[in-house]
Amino acid sequence: MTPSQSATARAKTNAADPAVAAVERPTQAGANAPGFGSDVIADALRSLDIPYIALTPGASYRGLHDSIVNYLGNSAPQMLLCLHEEAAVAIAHGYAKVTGKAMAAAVHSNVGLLHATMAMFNAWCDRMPMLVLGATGPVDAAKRRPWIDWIHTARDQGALVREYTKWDDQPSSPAAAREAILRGTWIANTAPQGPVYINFDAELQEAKVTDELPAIDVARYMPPIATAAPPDLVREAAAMLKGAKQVLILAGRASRSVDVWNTRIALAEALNARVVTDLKIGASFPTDHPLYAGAPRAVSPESIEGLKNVDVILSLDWVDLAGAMRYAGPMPSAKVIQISLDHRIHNGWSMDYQGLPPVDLMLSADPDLVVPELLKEIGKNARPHAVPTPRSIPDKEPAGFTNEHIARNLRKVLKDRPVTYTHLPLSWDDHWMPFRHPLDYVGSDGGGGVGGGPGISVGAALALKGTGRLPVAICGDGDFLMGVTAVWTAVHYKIPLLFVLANNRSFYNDELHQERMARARNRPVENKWIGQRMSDPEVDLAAMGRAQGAVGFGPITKPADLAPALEKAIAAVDSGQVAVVDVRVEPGYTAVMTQAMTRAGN
Ligand SMILES: Cc1ncc(C[n+]2csc(CCOP(=O)(O)OP(=O)(O)O)c2C)c(N)n1
Ligand SMILES: [Mg+2]
Repeated sequence: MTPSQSATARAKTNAADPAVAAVERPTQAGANAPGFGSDVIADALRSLDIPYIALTPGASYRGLHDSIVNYLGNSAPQMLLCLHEEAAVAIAHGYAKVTGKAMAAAVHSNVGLLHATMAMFNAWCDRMPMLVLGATGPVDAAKRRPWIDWIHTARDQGALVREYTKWDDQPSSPAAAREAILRGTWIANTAPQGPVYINFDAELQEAKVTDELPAIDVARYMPPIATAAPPDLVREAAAMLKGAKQVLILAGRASRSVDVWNTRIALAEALNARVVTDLKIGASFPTDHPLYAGAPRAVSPESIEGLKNVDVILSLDWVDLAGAMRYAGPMPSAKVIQISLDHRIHNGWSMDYQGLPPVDLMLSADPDLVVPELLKEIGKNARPHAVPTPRSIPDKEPAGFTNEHIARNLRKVLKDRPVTYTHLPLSWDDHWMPFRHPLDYVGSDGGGGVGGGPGISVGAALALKGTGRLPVAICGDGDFLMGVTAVWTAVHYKIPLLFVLANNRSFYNDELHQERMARARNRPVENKWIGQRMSDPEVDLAAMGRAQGAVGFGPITKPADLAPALEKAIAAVDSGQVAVVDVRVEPGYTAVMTQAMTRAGN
């Protein structure tokens, strides 16, 4: 297939949502053929079956911009205009959290990439794939416009992100550009997944193409990579698990597959294992299952009692196995089985690989592929175990006005409706909201970069369109304010979404750190709010939503007003709008959270 045929005739399986696709339709460009370097790049993008490219524009990629609009007709991929590069990348991040696949983002030469870096770091730590495209140059200094082309050309732009991307490139010809796009997408989507960066020389984009590239079958350049475990190691792991008195499963990074979710449950049931999950990553086990012991910082006292007898720990790519063992205390002699591919991308710059855990049996494999094999070896359990009683959701009305009120009222108004929590604040307690499906919660920002919540939520909501799930983002005020312009992109491209803002008018997490410092140094704790509180004036977050075309509710200052406001906001989302509910919770975290944050070593 020639590039021109591929731009017009290739059947797409991953089509954009129709409501999104109707936005920003270009005038037909008439007769069209690949005449420029950036047309070849656009063709290669189309061959990937990526529906969207989130971007903030810039002259360094004006060639590619033109090709997407006028050569591809702004579809497959369709542009999603973002008001900040951090939002563009965060949207790709949220999209990957739901689909497990790379979306594209484009950012302007060095300054745009500089804006994008934190969001790329978040995606890297979260092991989420994405294809980030950038630009530079002209690399040939003789072709540069005075001043602007010089300040926006860097010798090695990829160095800005090399330490938290899986791969980067700066191809020098259309053929090399096509190859880079295929290689980059292949690498990004291969486990362990992560972002890649490809930087296109402005001159290459704008140059006329003289020779057509030979047609290729792109699938042959992105072969699937086997990430299953060797059967003998699976058998060895199964024998260890079968011989254990009490197994603890640390259910870590996992795909959103319902089938594997069900297999994970069956494995835990077959072993009568206790299971722990982690709010840093997407839901991996039903949190109201009798075998569920809690998220690490909220493991209940009964569960801790149950964990004392653990003699085998099965880590399914747990984010921080060494850290978990450090806090575990009661089970130091347990044998550890680790199933993970993460070591394949550890590098010397970022310590996001965490401590080195003691491991007795390592399966270098994708846990989603190993769990069904383990279950086959172990067999479903024929005789019923004595199982613990399931955790109950606290039903006592909490004091004051807190994040727990947000959880209670959402439960009240949403009942059993399918909801995806696209973001939760750091201070969330996993007792408050049961997750029963892998799409009930897609996990956090990955890299602890505040400001990711809004963009990630918009990307996740985009990917959830048509699934019947209601996307709900619960963001702190600090997080929302740093990433607030993602709201505009959601409104503009008709991506319905509910934002509920846990607005304590503070970067409160850091108040706790100041409290800790003050106590340690015997200084006045009452000063902890200084340099932290966003008061005088308080920011009107509902108005910030309204200013961008969302429907704003609040400020809600009393628990009794919350449910009615949420009901109206949900009705607005159901009618296709973006809703922002500003909930003025009190500054302060729950006792469990405060304890976890201020415990020795934190
Ligand atoms: C980009 C970035 N800047 C600063 C921090 C440090 N930090 C961690 S949590 C936090 C407060 C976040 O505020 P908010 O979202 O309102 O949540 P709250 O702590 O008030 O519950 C800050 C500033 C960070 N993690 N990331
Ligand atoms: Mg706050």
